[in-house]
Amino acid sequence: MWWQSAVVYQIYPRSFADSDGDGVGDLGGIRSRLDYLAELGVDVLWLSPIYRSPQDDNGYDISDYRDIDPTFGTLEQFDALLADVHERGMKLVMDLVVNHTSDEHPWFVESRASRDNPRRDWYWWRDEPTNWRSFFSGPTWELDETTGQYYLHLFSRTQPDLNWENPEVRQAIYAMMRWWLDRGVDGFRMDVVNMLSKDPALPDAPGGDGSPYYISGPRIHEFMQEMHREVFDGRDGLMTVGEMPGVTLEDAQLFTDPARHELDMVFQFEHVQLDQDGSKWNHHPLRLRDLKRSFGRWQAGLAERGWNSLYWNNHDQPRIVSRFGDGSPEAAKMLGTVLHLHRGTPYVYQGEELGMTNFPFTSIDEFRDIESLNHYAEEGPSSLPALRDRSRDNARTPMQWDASPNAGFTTGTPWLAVNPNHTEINTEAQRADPGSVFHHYRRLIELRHTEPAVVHGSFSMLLEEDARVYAFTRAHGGTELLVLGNFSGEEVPIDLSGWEDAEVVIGSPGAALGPWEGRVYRRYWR
Ligand code: TEU
Repeated sequence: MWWQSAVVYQIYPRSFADSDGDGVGDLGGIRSRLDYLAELGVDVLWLSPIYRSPQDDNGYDISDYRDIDPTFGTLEQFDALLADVHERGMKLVMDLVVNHTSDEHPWFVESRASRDNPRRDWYWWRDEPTNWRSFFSGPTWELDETTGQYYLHLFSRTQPDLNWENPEVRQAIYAMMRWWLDRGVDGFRMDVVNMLSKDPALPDAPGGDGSPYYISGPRIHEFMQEMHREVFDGRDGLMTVGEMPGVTLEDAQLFTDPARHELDMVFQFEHVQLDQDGSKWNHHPLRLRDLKRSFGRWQAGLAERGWNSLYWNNHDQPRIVSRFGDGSPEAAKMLGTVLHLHRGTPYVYQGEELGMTNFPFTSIDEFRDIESLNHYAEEGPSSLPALRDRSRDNARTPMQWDASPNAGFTTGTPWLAVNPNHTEINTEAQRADPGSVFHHYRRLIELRHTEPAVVHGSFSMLLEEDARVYAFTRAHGGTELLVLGNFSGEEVPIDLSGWEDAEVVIGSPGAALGPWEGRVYRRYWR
């Protein structure tokens, strides 16, 4: 499948590039930076939501699925962008957010109008709420005064959940997806798509964690197969990836098994929760063995059936170089090397290819993310240190194009402050520096495009108990790669027996790995 040798680049439109000086990124800004993305060598662009939205959750609250939010541009500008993307041989996938809509979507406006409205059953209404807690703090049920009933919202109260038990809802969504595919988009990243099927009994849950009743619910595979039949059958060259908090390896094998006609790949969350104690706000330093066990399990589990997505960063996670590394360019390169040489499709989140870091937040006034602000409202000032390290806003600071005052992101006032380290970390400086993180990512992407072992090679973990070095091999058709990554700030001697004559394809030769150093060797079996 084409997407097995592809590299996907995620764009967070609010923070990528602003073309009209209003301080918020837009489609014109993305279009003006396509040559940069082409130089990086990525194959697919995933745009986080650009649909009409009140922007309560930065677009993951959609009020019109068939229109572009004026903040970002127009449908005409979208068509022009799509044409330019295709002209450069790249593809574009949209973000599909259909577990919930905005409470300003006409469907919900009608649904809440009266208990006998034809769209009442398009959402979940109950006389009594359950004790489930929302992902954004507080209860998952909101009382609607007009009709005296509660509606379900797993995320914010302005994001009511759609009732996928209702076939009218499903058909309306499928029609909307076909409309975008007919417009030329190349697939979808599907938001919390493993939450579409809920247990209709909606029972109370121990400790308020309702996830056992909506994570990979009773009809989820039926819905995924129906969607495939109704939307994707008979169409070629598309890619689908399902974001799936809480998905198990066993379920991922079912979702991504080509014979089942559901999805091409899923985003699982195991590795981005290894340094968490219960909630994302309580965290500890990563234990490398835990990471190797997790990645090793998913590599083995999807080796024969299904396919892995590979990611360190996205718009919901703090910057990995600050989280699993020491924030340095070396650590950024090593983390890229280790991830991109695994078996699966890599995703690069905007700025990751520069080694962009977390932001030095000092006050709650600097945050914009609804999840963070709700958490602060619930927990108070004592939560600020955790917010500084874990807030999603760390990923959402504007893209750093150059060293000028607003990093070349906007001529206006950025909606979220630019990281002060943009004077050091920016595309202009790195494109001119062959040793930069940018050119390192360009080489990793090139290697995936030119070395079949990177795409198809079998995976074998090494040094499973080593607390500092991540090591594995890939083998395919007489070619073998050895991949090494030093997850510590110390020099680590390595045993290279059998690889003495091997070629170093990424990094530089040496009997030891320097602090945070990554390296890839290649040898051929004749
Ligand atoms: O995220 C779902 C999800 O799992 C996140 O809420 C995650 O738990 C949290 O961000 C970790 O801090 C998707 C989108 O990626 C996210 O941006 C949206 O806010 C959310 O769904 C609701 O649409």
